[in-house]
Amino acid sequence: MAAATSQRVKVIRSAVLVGLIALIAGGVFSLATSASAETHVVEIRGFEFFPAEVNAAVGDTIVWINKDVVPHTATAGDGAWDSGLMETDDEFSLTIEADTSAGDYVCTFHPNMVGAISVE
Ligand SMILES: [Cu+2]
Repeated sequence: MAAATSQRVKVIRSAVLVGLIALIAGGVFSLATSASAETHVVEIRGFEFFPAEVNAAVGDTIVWINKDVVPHTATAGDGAWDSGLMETDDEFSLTIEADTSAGDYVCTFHPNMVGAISVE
């Protein structure tokens, strides 16, 4: 009787182990797929966006960092997205979705500051 119980415990342990392996494998797979999404950093300095143009794919993230001593924004030309006021060292990130407004964007305080996003 004792032997049968211990056999059953072993079977349950194996099932738990298989389940864990499946979970870990699934986690590694989802990490691998999300690793293909890129992060593009745009620095704002000297009243300019660097780089001025970003080519992004759906799923990518663009991060703006204000390295100037004055506030700036990164604002879609059609107003669809807006960082709001960014003080020095503030960051704003935008994840590109299929319907994200691309094209030119500006700083609302300094309309001569123009950047562009193209979505592949
Ligand atoms: Cu500005």
